[in-house]
Amino acid sequence: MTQRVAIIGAGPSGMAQLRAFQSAQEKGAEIPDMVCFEKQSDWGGQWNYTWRTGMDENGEPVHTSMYRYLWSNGPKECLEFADYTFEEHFGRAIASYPPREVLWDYIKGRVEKAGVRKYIRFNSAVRHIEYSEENDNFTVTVHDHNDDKIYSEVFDYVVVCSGHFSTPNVPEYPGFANFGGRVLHAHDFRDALEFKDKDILVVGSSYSAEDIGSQCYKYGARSITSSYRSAPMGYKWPENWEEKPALTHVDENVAYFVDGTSKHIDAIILCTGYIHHFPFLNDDLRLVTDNRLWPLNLYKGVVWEDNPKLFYIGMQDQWYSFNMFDAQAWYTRDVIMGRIPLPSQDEMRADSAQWRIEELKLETAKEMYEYQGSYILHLIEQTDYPTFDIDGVNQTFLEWKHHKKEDIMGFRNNSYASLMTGTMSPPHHTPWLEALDDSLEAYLANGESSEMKKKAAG
Ligand code: FAD
Ligand code: NA7
Repeated sequence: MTQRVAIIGAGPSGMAQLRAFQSAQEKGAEIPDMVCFEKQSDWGGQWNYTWRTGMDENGEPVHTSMYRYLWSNGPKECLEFADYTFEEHFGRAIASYPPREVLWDYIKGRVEKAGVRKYIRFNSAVRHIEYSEENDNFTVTVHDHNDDKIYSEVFDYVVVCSGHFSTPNVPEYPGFANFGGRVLHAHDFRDALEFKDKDILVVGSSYSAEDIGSQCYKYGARSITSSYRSAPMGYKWPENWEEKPALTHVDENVAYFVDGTSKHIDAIILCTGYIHHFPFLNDDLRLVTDNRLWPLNLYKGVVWEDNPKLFYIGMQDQWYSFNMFDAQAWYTRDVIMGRIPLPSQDEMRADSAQWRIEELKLETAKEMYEYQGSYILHLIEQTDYPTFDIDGVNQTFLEWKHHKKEDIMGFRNNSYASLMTGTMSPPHHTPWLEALDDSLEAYLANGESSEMKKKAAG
């Protein structure tokens, strides 16, 4: 009987899983039946922007944490698919740091070409997954919001692709209840213009703090104060951006820090990260981890060791992203299709323990992305995913880090060569700080940006 595979989520990881199976089919293999359940009305996961916050139109928690004017935070050359290049999609080389809509277009392009949308049930939120030892299969219970019906179906395999940057980690500090302005988490941040002429405090010192603070600077916040718990970000910030150590408390409009200093603030944005959250899984199937490069209990980073018919894609912290999801999806496909045999549970655990030991030795950013790169190479060597120049990607990460160190508000003006085609990306037509229009149309426009045209028109 044909095997059935349930894929939970149609973000970049779920899309990679669909494409992995379809590419095997294209080469003549018989593939299992696939159903991909997606709670949103469209694919793309985080990249499918919505103005909504809180609950969506179906009463489900809004998934995306992305915001207007979000541009890629790393070079696109580091995330390029090995089987579908930017040049193939756009018909020419484009600049290295595309805004969200451009990347969304790119990831959609590959799966539209592959014709896999037909496998997805949209507006379908997975409520529960139960494994039966007796029948050796999973019962997946789904809320179909199209008909407002709850139903269950049985599958032989489950691949969890539901992401882990969606459920916010929200600390509370003394005084929040009486603070006079808005307190929000990065997950609910949508538009930097809301904070024009305001004094804002961002709590946290990682990607969200850096980028949301930069957005607010770009769109006219009066001042930015960022507060770190462990270590400062340490970039050369503009004059109106100050880094402070840990926040202790706030009153109606002043924030107080552990070094005894304080500052007037109008709004607080908690850039304090996300939690891995799988409300549809019982403890026996549920991954519990913090945001790190080697979560435990996943053989080769994907196979649930306690029940190797369950898989997780994209659960690691991400230096690499889209092409890592591909490596994982191709590997998962080949385990499901019996092309890659799995060792005993003890051997799987020992293998994971070794990766964890190596992870714990990592100290520098360079060591971290090299570790993730070697993991990707290890996976793709076992499948027919096209191999690519991982050393070249690592080198591009290194250049990116240098560019950020040199100029945190200008690093996105740099260009890099594609590791897939060798083509050097052209510079973007407008420096990032001046590029206020983040639309696909403005980004792909040759020469003059819409802002330049507006300026020229007076
Ligand atoms: P997601 O994109 O989160 O997709 C998961 C999907 O699962 C969603 O469509 C969701 O609706 C669905 N889902 C969840 N629960 C259920 C359920 N119960 N039932 C049915 N469907 C469900 N990466 C980069 O490479 N470059 C960047 O510049 C970049 N910027 C980022 C900026 C922000 C603010 C954030 C939050 C992330 C950023 N990322 C970036 C990382 C981003 O998470 C990945 O690029 C990618 O989206 C992860 O793909 P995914 O499919 O694993 O998860
Ligand atoms: P990250 O990278 O997980 O970082 C979370 C940050 O939040 C980090 O600086 C933490 O400090 C800080 N944090 C967490 N809890 C607290 C509390 N209680 N108080 C103060 N600071 C805290 O999440 P991001 O949202 O920045 O990035 C996630 C993804 O989104 C990323 O992949 C990007 O592509 C976009 P710590 O260093 O642990 O002391």
